[in-house]
Amino acid sequence: MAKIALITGATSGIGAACADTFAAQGYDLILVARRENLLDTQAQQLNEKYGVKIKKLIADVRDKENINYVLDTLPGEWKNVDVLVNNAGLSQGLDPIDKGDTNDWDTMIDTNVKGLLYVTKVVSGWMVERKHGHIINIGSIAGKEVYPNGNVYCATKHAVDALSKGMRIDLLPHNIKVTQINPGMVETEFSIVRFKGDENRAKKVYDGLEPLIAQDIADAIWYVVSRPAHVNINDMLIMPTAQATGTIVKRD
Ligand code: NDP
Ligand code: 8X3
Repeated sequence: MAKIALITGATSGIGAACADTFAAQGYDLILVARRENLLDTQAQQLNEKYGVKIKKLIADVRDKENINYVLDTLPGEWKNVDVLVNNAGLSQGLDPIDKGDTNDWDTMIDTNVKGLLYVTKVVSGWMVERKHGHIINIGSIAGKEVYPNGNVYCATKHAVDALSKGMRIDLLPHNIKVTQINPGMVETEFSIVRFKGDENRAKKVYDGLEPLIAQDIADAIWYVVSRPAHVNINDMLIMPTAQATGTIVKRD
């Protein structure tokens, strides 16, 4: 059987680019996301383009019982996951702490932190049994610094940063690599989701500069995954040339 990559948040942006990149390298894929129609189309296209096998898991990573169920009920050979890309995540809102929406906070914490943990617990268990695997956590520049009004989103990505370090320590005896990839501004659906469908406001985030595209991040992930067995890249911060920090950017 081919190698297997499990990618969460595969229907859009960085996750979709990863799915294409791993399929192009001959990996079979387990793709996790909530939007069934997008996942169906994507799986069909990747299968036609690359001839790889694909398992679609229509699931919300926040739903612990369901995530456990859909992963547990995968056929045995699909549990030989070589690479887990913990990518599903989002930001909701951009407000000072006293004005933030507590439902948005719950959504971010539940998705970016707890959802990542639920998936990792199950999949790292399979990897520990095989003494083999590579976990890629998608962090952010927001996990390395804090910017105005980023409060809770930044906190979730700082939590991912701590979890990546913790996983690397705990999984060391089991020969499992842990890498964190931290992007700066990548033009995906991210800002549309952050601003709850306000496409004009989302577009303005990237006005006058060239942001990263999702494929830039997928390329970096593939670089990391394709290093020799004795090499692990712990942490990578990838910014557009026009972005120096979370907030300092050069616009035309
Ligand atoms: P997109 O909004 O384009 O993609 C997010 C993906 O996550 C979608 O496929 C979405 O699928 C999935 N997703 C969201 N919530 C859930 C959930 N509860 N359960 C399952 N899947 C979920 O954004 P990006 O590709 O930009 O974001 C990917 C990751 O990269 C996130 O972790 C984000 O924080 C991080 N990041 C993004 C940056 C950027 O500038 N774009 C910069 C730094 C980090 P569906 O809706 O179908 O469930
Ligand atoms: C997403 C990028 O700049 O909004 O993590 O934090 S940013």
